[in-house]
Amino acid sequence: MRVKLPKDDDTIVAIATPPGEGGIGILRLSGPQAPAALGRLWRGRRVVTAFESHRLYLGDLIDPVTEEALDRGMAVWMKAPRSYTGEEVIEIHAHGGPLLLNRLQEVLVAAGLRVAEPGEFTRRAYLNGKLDLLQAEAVGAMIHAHSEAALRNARGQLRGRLSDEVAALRAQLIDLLARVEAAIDFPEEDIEIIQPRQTAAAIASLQRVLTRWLEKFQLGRLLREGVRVALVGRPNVGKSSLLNRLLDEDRAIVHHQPGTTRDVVEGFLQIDGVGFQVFDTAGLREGLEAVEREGVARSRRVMAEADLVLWVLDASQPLSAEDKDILGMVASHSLRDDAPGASRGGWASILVLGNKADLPVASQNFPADWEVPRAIKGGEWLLVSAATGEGIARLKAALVEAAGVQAGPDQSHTYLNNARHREALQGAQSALDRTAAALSSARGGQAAPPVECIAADLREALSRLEALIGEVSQEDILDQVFSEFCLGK
Ligand SMILES: Nc1nc2c(ncn2[C@@H]2O[C@H](COP(=O)(O)OP(=O)(O)OP(=O)(O)O)[C@@H](O)[C@H]2O)c(=O)[nH]1
Ligand SMILES: [Mg+2]
Repeated sequence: MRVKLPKDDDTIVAIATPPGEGGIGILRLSGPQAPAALGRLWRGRRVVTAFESHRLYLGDLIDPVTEEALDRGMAVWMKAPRSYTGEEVIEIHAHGGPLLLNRLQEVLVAAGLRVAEPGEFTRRAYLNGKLDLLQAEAVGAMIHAHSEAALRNARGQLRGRLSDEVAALRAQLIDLLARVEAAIDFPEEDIEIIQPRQTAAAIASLQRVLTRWLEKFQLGRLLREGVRVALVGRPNVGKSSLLNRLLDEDRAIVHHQPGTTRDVVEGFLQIDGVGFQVFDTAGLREGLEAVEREGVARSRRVMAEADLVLWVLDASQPLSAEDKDILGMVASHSLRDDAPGASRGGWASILVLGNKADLPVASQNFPADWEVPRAIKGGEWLLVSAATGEGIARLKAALVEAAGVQAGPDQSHTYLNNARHREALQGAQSALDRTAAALSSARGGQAAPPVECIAADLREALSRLEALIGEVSQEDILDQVFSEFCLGK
């Protein structure tokens, strides 16, 4: 089934450990020439051809041309097909200095190897059937995970949890398609082909699964990328101070003069294992001069792309005219359509913060005196103090809750989570929608839709699902998937 791309029979090499200095640096080799290439620079008690698979050996690494000893290290041969890529794989463990590792790589290239492209090892693993495309993506997601939740999601994906779910759905679709196609092939025979009513029921159940996946999709995305949180408000209310407090570091400049922050300052934090990308923005006001105006324009953009907006007010002061202007902006701003609160009308994704709660007047003013409209009043607001840390624990809990992401260890679900997944799911869904619509108009008394049309739509849905796991794949999709990898993976 899988479209095998022409298999590379060249042998690749890459430095698999990150650039920089470290105790150990690892070179990874994959392809038929890997053992011979190691043999050229290996001087050990055991020759490479006598290596047992998956065992480490100690030896000297030399430059075969000059006979110069480059390092003393360890090497292991993972024999095909029992290796990560399914090919002959060798790893050389040397000291982790960039000059040394580059030199070793040069020697191997001189021996006829090619430096690998980013992700090429995993691409080979996929092409050789060691991983499906969802699992291959999970390898990248494991490496790039910035939060416990992202890591857990990627781990589940790598273990094949999503692949299994997709496979189950695929099996149902194939079954349905087979029956519909039987009706095409043997129209005159009295075989038990599926009736329109049953077909419709089967399709409805497939649709429900896809809908559930799409609903959970944004959770997966939030887990993978982290929740985007924008701190907005008028100048001087303490947005930058709050960012610093949340990150527990002195990231943004804080000053009593309004208009301090001009550019967007961001930081990443984990709360209960969930990642949050927090953006501090320029205070919103009618800009006096060009730089500040540009800052305000950037604030608006950040707000538009946020999953959650933290609208910061100075609780020690009455609501000002500027706050009221911002209220309009916050109220009318449309959250990205996959934001956590978007389906609930957006409001759930806005938290109102009364900052400077440490000042004596704060509790009197906030929020009773304020004409905060019902929509936001009914939403969540919190009194906090960036100065003393009061209310910050509650704020963190509210962030996790508003994001709708529970990352507890009991959470055993793995979610589809990137743009490629969503496109495939939506494609499958609209093909099924078409089939369902055709069938229901048939039951509404109109002529039954030709079985050929139903079969074509089902086939389309099937191919979208198969693209998800990479059962059928196009070169450009593979390029896209594997280009996001780092070198040596
Ligand atoms: N008492 C008190 N002062 C605070 C608190 N948070 C911030 N401030 C003070 O308020 C002033 C403004 O703080 P910033 O964090 O720079 O405010 P901002 O909203 O980022 O301001 P712009 O960048 O100008 O929009 C500074 O003098 C802070 O020290 C707080 O919780 N309590
Ligand atoms: Mg600021």
